[in-house]
Amino acid sequence: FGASDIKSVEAEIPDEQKTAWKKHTASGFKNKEDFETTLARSLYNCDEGAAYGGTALAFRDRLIIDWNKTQQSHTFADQKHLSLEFLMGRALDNAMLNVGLKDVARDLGFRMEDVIGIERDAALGNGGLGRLAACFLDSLASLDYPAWGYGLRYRYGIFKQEIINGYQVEVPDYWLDFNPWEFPRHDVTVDIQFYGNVRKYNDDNGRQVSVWENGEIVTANAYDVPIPGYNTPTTNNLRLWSSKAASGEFDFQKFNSGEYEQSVHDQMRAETISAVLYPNDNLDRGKELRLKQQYFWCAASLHDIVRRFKKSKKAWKEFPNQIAIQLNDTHPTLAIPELQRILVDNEGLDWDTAWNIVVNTFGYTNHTVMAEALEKWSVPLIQHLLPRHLEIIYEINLHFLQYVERTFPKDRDMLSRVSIVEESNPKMIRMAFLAIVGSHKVNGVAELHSDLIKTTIFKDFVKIYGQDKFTNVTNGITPRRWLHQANPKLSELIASKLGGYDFLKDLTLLHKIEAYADDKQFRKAFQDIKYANKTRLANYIKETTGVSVNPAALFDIQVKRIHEYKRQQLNIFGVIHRYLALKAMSPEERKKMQPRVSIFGGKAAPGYWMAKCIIHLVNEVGRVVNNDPEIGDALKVIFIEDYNVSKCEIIAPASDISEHISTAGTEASGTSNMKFVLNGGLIIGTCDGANIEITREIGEENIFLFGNLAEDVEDIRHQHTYEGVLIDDGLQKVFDAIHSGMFGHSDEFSALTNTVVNHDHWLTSADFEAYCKTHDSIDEAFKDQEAWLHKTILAVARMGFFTADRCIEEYAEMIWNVEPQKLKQNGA
Ligand code: 4GP
Repeated sequence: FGASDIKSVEAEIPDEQKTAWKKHTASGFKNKEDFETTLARSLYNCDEGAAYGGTALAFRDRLIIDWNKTQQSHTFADQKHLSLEFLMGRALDNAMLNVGLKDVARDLGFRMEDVIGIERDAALGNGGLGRLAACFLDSLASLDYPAWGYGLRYRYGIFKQEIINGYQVEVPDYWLDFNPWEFPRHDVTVDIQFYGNVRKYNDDNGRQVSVWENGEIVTANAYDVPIPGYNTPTTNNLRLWSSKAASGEFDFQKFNSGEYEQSVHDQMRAETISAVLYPNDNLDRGKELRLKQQYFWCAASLHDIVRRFKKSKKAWKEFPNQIAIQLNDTHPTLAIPELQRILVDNEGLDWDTAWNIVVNTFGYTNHTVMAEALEKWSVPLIQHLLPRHLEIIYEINLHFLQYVERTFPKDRDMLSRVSIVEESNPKMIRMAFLAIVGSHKVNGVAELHSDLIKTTIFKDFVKIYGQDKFTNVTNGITPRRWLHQANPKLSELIASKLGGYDFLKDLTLLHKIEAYADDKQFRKAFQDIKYANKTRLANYIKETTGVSVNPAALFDIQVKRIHEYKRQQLNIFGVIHRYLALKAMSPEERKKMQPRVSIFGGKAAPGYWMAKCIIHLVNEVGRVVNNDPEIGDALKVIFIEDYNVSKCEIIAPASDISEHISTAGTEASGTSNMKFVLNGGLIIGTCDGANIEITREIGEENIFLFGNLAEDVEDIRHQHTYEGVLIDDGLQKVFDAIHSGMFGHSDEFSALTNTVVNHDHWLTSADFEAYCKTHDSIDEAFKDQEAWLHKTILAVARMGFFTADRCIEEYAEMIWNVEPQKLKQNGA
């Protein structure tokens, strides 16, 4: 193009676009040139990718100012959240809503959804635990708490799931291609040591000193991500660590002498540490690299926290008053011996003074009671990787066991039961026990779960420390993302009745819409919004799977990680049961049935064979049912590929019913249950996790509960062991259909059916009849649309308790002892 060509293109810029640039000079880019230099492309050559890039950079720049002000004002008072997972999803939409300027890109002539849709999810987590950490960051900033998140900057987040011939295939998620939301802090680096040995000597005062030396050093580089609060200038920080070889790029000497491969070896070895997120949810695999990740991130974070504290020149005893560190599960437990090491070995404090500081600093959140998820690390592995930490852990255990012995002199068994060191071969360190001993508070994430940890896995610790050390903080979700962002029309409808959006910061205000549960116009508007959201999902399903689903059908959704305890197998067996029933009906009878769309989504851990079988079965059932001309719209079965946070934003507003059907006593809380109800969908669920409190809040007439209770599960399992499993008649028909090859080669699913027949550990058979009957009553209830709307509106109105803001306030008061710090408008 010559200059004259550009001029002629310029003449063609639509007027609205010109006006948009003018209107937003103060909010986004200063001018067109600003846009062009930032993106190195002409405005007239601006596709959706460039529009995303431009908009993201503009908002990012706006955040930086508030971010800097926040960080200046919050230098010393700090609440720290250590989490190996932050499942953030997309940032742009959230940033725009929080800053209150969502119209900018729309005015530039793009469909907002398309621009937003370009962004890759920051998928640095597996499921509930990581998403909870992300919701908490949003609430901390929105409520003006001075808080930082510390995590790992994985080069590859959770894998992308592709479904090929009905099977899950894992594809790497390289999400860092273009990530405008992170800021490398080249000046913030920490050298982290591994391996080596411990040397002891006596100092001039005769005190034994331990020096950890001769190790291998890896450097941690900080990358910061701004976390904007909603409707406040407070912009907190998420610091993610990336690993690099300490020696720099690579060894030039080796390179020059021809050892090309060796020269980059160290670099690659170091970078491996933060390369990939372990794709396990509710499962611990005990891999050495995972332990390296854990120490790398804990050590870098603590070094950072201690460095900032030391700048305050306060006495060490002030440390727990200034800083509260919350451990998101046991993954960061090494932070406990690490802080003790820093205080004793580096800062010269005596053991007891240091330990007192450590215990008062940490709080530990437990997210699961399942044995396979409770972390243990082998003593030889820790000895090899972190020799000084192993000594410290042994000493912590010694002091602890001496205390237990003094308190319970007659209970010898107690010592082996509660010891941090399990006397197995090899010996193992029980990380949950170390986390309890090293924290001043331990909490579960829903009432039932918090009770269960006190009466089962941590029972002895309640005897030792008393009830007060153990508490509950029922999980919550951020209404900014999960209502306002995911369901803008519903948010707008609510705002129109409540006179504004204050409910986004005080969700209990939702109770005022109860008054409209019988209001015809409100009901109609509410119903239309649900229908529009279902249509949006139906379109997405059509685009991605090719299957047409009718938005007027009942949308029945189960999206979450695939896990036997979450019982997607119960769901798909129920779907087959329905299919067989429909097949047995006359066309007239079939017409009278409530049409359904059964929607599944979720990833299986790559090594979790049974979970992969479940995915395969869902897809095979879908293939058969969706192509069965007799069935038509009466039933469709959909598997949504690569379920993630941004897909959940489309899915959650579109449910009529969602499934939260874990075996009672296994799902610690669940948080998608909250998302679905808040978006005007009802629940079919077991008496498990937060379902119980949801029932308490919204009323038992507005939820479909079924199944055996947690207190009976163990007895039923015992019965299975001694008397065999009684297979429900309906379930037997389902198994017969599977074995007949109706859904492809039956061998493919024999593991799935055999496990029910042989043990039924997850009570699939025991709960099957109740499950199917409950679905029948859902069909009935759905026919009366007015009554259904009444229920859903009441349920939404009563969800105020489940905001993550309430969680943060409970943590702040009961565990961290911190207050919000509002920024003054001038940033002072
Ligand atoms: C999850 C729990 O399974 C889920 O019930 C809970 O809502 C979530 O934590 C947040 O507390 N646990 C995990 C895990 O993801 O890996 O243990």
